[in-house]
Amino acid sequence: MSTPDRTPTAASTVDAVVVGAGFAGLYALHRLRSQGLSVRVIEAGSDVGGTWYWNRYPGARCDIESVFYSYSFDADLAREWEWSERYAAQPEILAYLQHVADRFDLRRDITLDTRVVSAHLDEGADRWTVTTDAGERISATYLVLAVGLLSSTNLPQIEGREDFDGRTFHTGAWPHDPVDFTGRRVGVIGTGSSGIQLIPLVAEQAEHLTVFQRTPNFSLPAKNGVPDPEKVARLRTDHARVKEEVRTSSYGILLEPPTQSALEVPEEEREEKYRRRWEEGTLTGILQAYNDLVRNEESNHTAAEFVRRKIAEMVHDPQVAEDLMPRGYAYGTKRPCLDTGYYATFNREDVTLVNLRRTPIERITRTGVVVDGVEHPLDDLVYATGYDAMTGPLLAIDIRGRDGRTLREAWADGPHSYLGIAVSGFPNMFTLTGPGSPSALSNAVVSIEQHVEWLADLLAHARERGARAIEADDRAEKEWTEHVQLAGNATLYPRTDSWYMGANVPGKPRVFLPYIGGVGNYRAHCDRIARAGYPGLLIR
Ligand code: NA7
Repeated sequence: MSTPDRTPTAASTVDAVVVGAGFAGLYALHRLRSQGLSVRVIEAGSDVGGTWYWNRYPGARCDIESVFYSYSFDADLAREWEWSERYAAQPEILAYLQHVADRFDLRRDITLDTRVVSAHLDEGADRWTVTTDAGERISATYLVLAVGLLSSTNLPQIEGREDFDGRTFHTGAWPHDPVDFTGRRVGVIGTGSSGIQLIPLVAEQAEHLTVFQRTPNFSLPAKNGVPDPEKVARLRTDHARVKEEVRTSSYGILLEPPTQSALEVPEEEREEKYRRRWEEGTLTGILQAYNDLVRNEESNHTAAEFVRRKIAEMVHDPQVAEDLMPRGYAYGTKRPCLDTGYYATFNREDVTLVNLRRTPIERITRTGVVVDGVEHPLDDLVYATGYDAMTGPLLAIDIRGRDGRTLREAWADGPHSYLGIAVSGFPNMFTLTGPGSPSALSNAVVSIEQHVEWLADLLAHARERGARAIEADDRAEKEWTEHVQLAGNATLYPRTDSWYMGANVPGKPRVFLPYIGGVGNYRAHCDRIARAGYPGLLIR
């Protein structure tokens, strides 16, 4: 790997700088370049892939079916690529993104191993000066932030964290060389999607595994295997129609929208439906069994109870089962998980569950983790403690817009944006799958394609008119930001401490970050705005 040249240079000039070369950045490059724009992509990793470059922990895989967790913009690409599993593992998803980068000749415009440290608006010229940690300055008309939703790792402030003498890992920044846990006493802090995927595999290798669990999660068995041949065949023969169905759905996946309340049907019928959905092994299968599970506490309780009964069936020790049962928050309001053998892992003699709901971690020592006065001796400690989601990666860059105002200042009380993509005071800056768009509540690839295509059309529209700047109108931004909160407040989500609410990062404003209006409705709204000539945006 070559070391980037850190010597400061004169600013080079392009139409657009795209920050990040994951699913969003790669497609943005392809799309904007095909419209004749000069584009530079700056990527901190040593290869393309974004989330799928960094998250190399054992068990890392997508939990949306791979045939849909793929680009749909090119029917040939969709036909050519064959997923080996229903839910592909990280190496295969990374290989797919590498293939896309090569197939569309994207690499020549991507600078790897380089982090964007600042982006300052040159107000007079309506251009951005982007500075990298290699000392390069790039002058760009458009700043396209494709930094990902979950890319700023969250390390908890636990006393003594730095004292630990053993190996430490974060799931979101996993080493490239395989990590061998054979014969080692391993601790895992965190039981979100990452912890739940990793724990069964580490348990198989380690001499002993101790899981430190603060909030139990609802997890469903993934029932992974080969991709569903029917879906694959439909995608091949009827690509355009399947693509349309996915793009107009609620979550960006194929699923019949529910029409009934959970309380409208007899208990036996409801139970049978939950049972079928459990067997199907999809992320939103149970959540989408009835139309009021995310809105009505009583309805939600029926689904939550079903999953708790399943946990009781799978875990032999009643106390451990009880400790693994999520209580006190509604099913689905923390992102649900899909797992392979998670609950059964706690039946192993060599796995201990430490329930931090009873007593939190006291401190970390040189040799282990202390809870309730007892030290759990460890050789390795894995942080599966998540991310400063959605706003974290954007605020990690020193972004300064009009009057030198930083994005951090503008978003001090939470993110404000128009449609989750444009921000008042930050002309020509765009946040792909930004806060205020369906993003985290959808199949991210579908939302990424929608944002990239909408943005590409907007830029073409502005350029045809000779406009130099595109900026969210202050009032339109306020209305959209309020609408996002109102939509969230009509659900059970805001009552739960989750990363959707920014509640996992101390001091982060508590607002509902994604937009819950649904992928299809949001797309229709964005399309109406485009057809009407982009009201809500100042194009000058
Ligand atoms: P998550 O879902 O944010 O999970 C992080 C876990 O770490 C969660 O169980 C947290 O408990 C736990 N955590 C965080 N800080 C602490 C401290 N201080 N003590 C104990 N436990 C702690 O992150 P993931 O990486 O698993 O998943 C992120 C997303 O990636 C996922 O939703 C998918 O979209 C893919 P808490 O719940 O906060 O009590």
